[in-house]
Amino acid sequence: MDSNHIPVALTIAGSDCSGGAGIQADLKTFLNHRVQGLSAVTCIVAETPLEVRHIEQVQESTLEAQLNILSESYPISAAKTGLLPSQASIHSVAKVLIKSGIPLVVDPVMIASTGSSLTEENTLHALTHQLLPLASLVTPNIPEAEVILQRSIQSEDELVTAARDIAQCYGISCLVKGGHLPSDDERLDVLWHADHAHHYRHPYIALPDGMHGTGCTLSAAITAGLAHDQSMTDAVSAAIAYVQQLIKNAHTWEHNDHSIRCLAWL
Ligand code: PXL
Repeated sequence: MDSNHIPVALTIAGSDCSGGAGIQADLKTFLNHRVQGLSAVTCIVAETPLEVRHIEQVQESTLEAQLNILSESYPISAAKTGLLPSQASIHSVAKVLIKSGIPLVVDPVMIASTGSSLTEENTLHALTHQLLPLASLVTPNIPEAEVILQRSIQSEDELVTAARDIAQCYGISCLVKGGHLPSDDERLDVLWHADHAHHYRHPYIALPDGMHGTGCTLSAAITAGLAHDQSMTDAVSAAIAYVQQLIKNAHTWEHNDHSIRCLAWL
């Protein structure tokens, strides 16, 4: 690493025109962590936190051209994937990353906070067979972990076994975000790393309508930590604290009779 010890990280994800999730969230998070951010765009999403209106996929050759020029040109210290909308996009990413050996964080994005599906139906097999084996860490929320494991998760014990089973199945680390488990005032995220469960308990802050991108931001912050050579456990705990802070200080605008928000990168 040189240039004043600023590491380089890559996000491979969709463009969110409202700037709260996807590539835009990742780049702002990298900037907040003093990381030079590179981006390869997989699709262009016309959306806000309240509505997903249109998705256009980037052609395979365009995605591969971005990945190739970046990996040939920069000393990339860590990479993350976000929205990979099709089997073809997953295949393109795996093809380039398999050669690179770059530490990879996979955020297995499937559904937007609005409930809209963001990926084609047949992407799960490609994600689990082609991408997860190349990852250092995968960061599913509960619905995503349930899809990967094909079973339901209804308690904190099941959260821990889910993180363990995904980690062991793919020979990687796994952070399952427990935000969807109902409990009064706390939430638990579980990292399975190096044969151990690490529990991250934090106060529950209700996510108001009109905000998205917490998952993208968390995985980008972990990627930034890894790019700075932090350990997995340090990168995860710092990233969780960072996202909590951004939710607490979120910005709100009133417009046309609704409220619209974004995390407080600024
Ligand atoms: O939050 C998941 C996500 C990831 N990537 C893009 C998105 C979204 C959610 O809306 O738009 C581009």
